[in-house]
Amino acid sequence: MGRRAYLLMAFLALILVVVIFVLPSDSSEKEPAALPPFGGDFSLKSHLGDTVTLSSVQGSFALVFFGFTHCPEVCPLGLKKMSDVLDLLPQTSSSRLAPIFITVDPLRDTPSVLASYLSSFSPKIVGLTGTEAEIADVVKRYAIYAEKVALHDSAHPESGHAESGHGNGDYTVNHTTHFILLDPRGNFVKLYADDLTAQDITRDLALVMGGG
Ligand SMILES: [Cu+2]
Repeated sequence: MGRRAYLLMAFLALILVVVIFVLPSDSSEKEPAALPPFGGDFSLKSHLGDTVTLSSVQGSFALVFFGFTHCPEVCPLGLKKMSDVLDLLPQTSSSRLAPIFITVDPLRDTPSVLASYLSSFSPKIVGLTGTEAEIADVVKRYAIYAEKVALHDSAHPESGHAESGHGNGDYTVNHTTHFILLDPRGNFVKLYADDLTAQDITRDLALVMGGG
């Protein structure tokens, strides 16, 4: 090996040492990147027409589910599950849990549409809607995925000859399916994924909410 090659190797080895040992200890001194704040208060219209803020349900844990009334499957199942949880929870816990359904489709989900939809589920569930801007803000702060997708005629061939639903402006909304649990101060506690049963969630809520 020539002298130049040897020097090159030594130089590369030195760089390797710097990269492995010096840089990590250097970067570990840096502040961790600040995450955007999760959640927070909101002011929306309930299905009964009154204004509801998260702080107005303060003193309660909140179980929050985002969806929309035209949802074919996910939302009916989610709201049925939420209703089951409210039935299964001991009274001491259920009285301290505010079940909230926030629409991701404020154009169609007016308070009265929400009211009639929610009449099929637990009467404890509070439906919330707002302006498009208000909902977009809450959706963003709660890290919810909600995307409007146009429905075309080809998507439902069975309605091809029917007088209804020609797909004019008809749309669905793809959205996240989990429940979000907030503590009495509005802080994020955890997510419940949609593969958990009402029994799973009830058991966990009873533990998290404790006896107090
Ligand atoms: Cu849905």
